[in-house]
Amino acid sequence: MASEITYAEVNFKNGSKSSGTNSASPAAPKERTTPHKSNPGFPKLLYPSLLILFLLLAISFCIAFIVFFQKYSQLLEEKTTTKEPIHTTLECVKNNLTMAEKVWSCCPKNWRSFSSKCYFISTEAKSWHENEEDCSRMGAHLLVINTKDEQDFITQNLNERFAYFVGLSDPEGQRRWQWVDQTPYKESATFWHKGEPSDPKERCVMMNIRYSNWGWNDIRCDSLQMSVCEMMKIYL
Ligand code: MMA
Repeated sequence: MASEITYAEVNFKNGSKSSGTNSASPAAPKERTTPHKSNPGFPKLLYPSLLILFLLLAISFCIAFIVFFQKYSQLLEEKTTTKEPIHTTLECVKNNLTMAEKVWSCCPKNWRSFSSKCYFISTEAKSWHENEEDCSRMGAHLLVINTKDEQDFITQNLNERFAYFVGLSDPEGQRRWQWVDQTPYKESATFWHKGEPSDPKERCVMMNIRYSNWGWNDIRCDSLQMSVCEMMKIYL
């Protein structure tokens, strides 16, 4: 008998705190069975849902991080490539009072100035394309000769022992001459040596001296020559 009473009390303790009598015992276990059966089922759905939610959050975080990182490195690259000044030292002269605001015209240090342009005479012998790339890295392009005055000014500054590439070429070998800055090629403003251009395989143009005169000669683009770079003056 003593063991039966103990068993009944155990059941009642789970169901109700106040009652310790036998009369309450049949009702209490019935009420309790419902929550006991539903409890194990609830976490079964809860944990996978939480796990899925967590995984979704983790994936979204990773995607956001990757997008942010890509944008940041893109910005950083733009800053280093475009915003860093190419020329750190400029030499400027005060203009006449023709321009209202822009009063100083400047060329990079060690460049020559003529009219509205700056010129750099390279002293390394390279192919035409390498020379053009070098000019481009300095914010310039190979020399474009527009007038006799310009040709004369440049040649006064060149060494007679060398030849210098200019920004004129015939990319297709069809004798269709093109200036690197898209200036139209005008026969009236050309300074070819006598008998030049001479060979369709020679698709690039250099300046050299023949019989004491500077003039143009077509030459193979992969021959190694000095060159002249040109850029617009910088106005401050
Ligand atoms: C000669 C002449 C030019 C040609 C070069 C190539 C020295 O000049 O034929 O037209 O471009 O040779 O080296």
